[in-house]
Amino acid sequence: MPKTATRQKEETKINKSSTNGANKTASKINAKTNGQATDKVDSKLASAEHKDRRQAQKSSIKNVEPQLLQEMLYQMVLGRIFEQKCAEVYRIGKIGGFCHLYIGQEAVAIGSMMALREDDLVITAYRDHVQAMVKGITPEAVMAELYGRAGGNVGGKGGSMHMFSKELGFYGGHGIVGGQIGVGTGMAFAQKYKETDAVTLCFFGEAAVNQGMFHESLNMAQLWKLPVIYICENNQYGMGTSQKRAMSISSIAKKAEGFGMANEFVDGMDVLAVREATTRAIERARKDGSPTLLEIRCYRFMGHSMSDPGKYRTSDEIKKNQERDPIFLFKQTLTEAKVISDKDYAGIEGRAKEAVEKALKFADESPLPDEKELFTDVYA
Ligand SMILES: Cc1ncc(C[n+]2csc(CCOP(=O)(O)OP(=O)(O)O)c2C)c(N)n1
Ligand SMILES: [Mg+2]
Repeated sequence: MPKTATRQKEETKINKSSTNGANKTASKINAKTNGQATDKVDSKLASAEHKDRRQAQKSSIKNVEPQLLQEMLYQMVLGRIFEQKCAEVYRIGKIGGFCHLYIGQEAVAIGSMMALREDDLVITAYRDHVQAMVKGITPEAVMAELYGRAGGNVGGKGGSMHMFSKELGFYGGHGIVGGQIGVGTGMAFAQKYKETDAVTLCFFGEAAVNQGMFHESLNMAQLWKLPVIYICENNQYGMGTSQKRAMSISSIAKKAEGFGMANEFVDGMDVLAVREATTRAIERARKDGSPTLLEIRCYRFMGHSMSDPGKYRTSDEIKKNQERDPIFLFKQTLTEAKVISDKDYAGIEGRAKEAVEKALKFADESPLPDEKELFTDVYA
């Protein structure tokens, strides 16, 4: 089993040998963390990295419209408050069944998806509430779906794991680990076949990388030049199993090199680093269909699902990762750069809270699906 120190060394190597060329964000970061994101749970390294990230973010924000920066922050805060509410109402029985929260990982969805065009497509696994909302499904429709109500995104019949909207280009919401990697690859194939220049973002967790579907899909995507960006959200755990106990090598990005595919290791606590890496991947995909694998290192602050007793990691480990909270980091950067004031932030938070309250009211008032719905959308 590799030690954390070994893992860090390997990742340093990977960033250098990535086939995508220079990593602009990483090169701006000073030497304290060796210019690289670290995956060590070490408070000194984590706070040094946090400091470096703030410097990098300060330079990066100069290239982004202030309005967009504020919208990115709003979407992250909305996702966080929405999901904190989900946990609360789950505990009082308003939501039943599976419910996987995204708290801590917001920068991954927001950073990558806000680099997309409206006609681009997205597919993900079961941790899908935030991605669904960023793609345009309303908080009301997502919450009502969680409540199993008729006003839900798919009529209350899918629940937490199955948000879907063909019109908005959001293709789920999938419960079979890794299953969506094949579907996402097919979506990119369809775009190429139809000669559009739309790209597909295909999200999955690091545990899905051990599935055959990942390897078969990447091989095909590179061979056929499919405009797909594979986003591995490496939150370091597959249910209660740490990546270190389940994978023979620590670098996921490096696996792309076996297929000759462009790849990058990105700090998922930094929304702008995620946006920049995704933008580079999108440019490649639109230009000649070249796919990319992004390994975006993040951390989920909550359990795997609402029924996770969480005995496989220490509270100290969670706390250390929370010190690098992506929302806190981004808010701090925008405040220091005077893109937002404290009053602006209060406004952003207020708007998000209002949207979540509206969603809860809508879900509460929405009726249960009609009994005849038991026989609609049944394919077997
Ligand atoms: C094919 C398959 N095997 C096992 C499971 C059970 N399962 C559900 S979630 C999960 C862990 C997946 O972890 P990861 O891909 O890292 O995503 P994360 O939950 O961390 O977002 C497992 C093993 C499943 N749903 N599908
Ligand atoms: Mg995981």
